[in-house]
Amino acid sequence: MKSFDTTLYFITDSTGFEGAEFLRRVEEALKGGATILQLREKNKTTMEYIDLAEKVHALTKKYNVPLIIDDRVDVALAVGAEGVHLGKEDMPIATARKILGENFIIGATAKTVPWALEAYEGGADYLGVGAIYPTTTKVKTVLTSTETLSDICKAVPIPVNAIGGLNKNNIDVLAGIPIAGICVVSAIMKAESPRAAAAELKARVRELGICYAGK
Ligand code: TZP
Ligand code: MG
Repeated sequence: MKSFDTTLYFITDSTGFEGAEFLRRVEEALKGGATILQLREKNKTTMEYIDLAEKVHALTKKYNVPLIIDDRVDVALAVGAEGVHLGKEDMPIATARKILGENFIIGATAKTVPWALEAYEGGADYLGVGAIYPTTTKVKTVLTSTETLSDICKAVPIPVNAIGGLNKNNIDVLAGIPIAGICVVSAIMKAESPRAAAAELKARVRELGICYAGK
């Protein structure tokens, strides 16, 4: 049975960090309690993406955390990752499901209820919804309201995570919305101590009562 916990979903960004410092930060985030980790690289060659994914996978395995590869089904398969995250311009979810089989975790981005339903019906296991706040991370996105986030949570029977500009000081806005967790890049990646940042964020998420109990 495929099982995963998206309470604290850490998405990496290697921009500005040399290899060893990047891996050190990833491991710190894992020590701090990230429950699932996505390797997100936009400017690497396939060879570079695979090489980094292998190194990150060695770390995630050590902490028993699933590794999700952003965008690339081939890279996810090549390194034996636990999952892949697909956006609108990536491989269609249903096609990826056919290739990857039932045990692979497939995540999707959604910004509207119809889009969320389409991803769910295609076979997505979880959704990332946002951006809730403006973000400094390089991404093509628009803002999604907390109302839409809430509507999406109610529309699909899979875990839904909020994403975009989230940090320990602004996640109160999510209280009462039946999300399964939060996705963050900079709040952990750029923190002075990624380990402390992850631990604090996880505690804040738990304080908010954010906990997906299944539907
Ligand atoms: N998708 C929507 S916002 C975003 C992605 C990948 C980036 C989130 O990064 P941060 O640094 O947590 O705002
Ligand atoms: Mg993508």
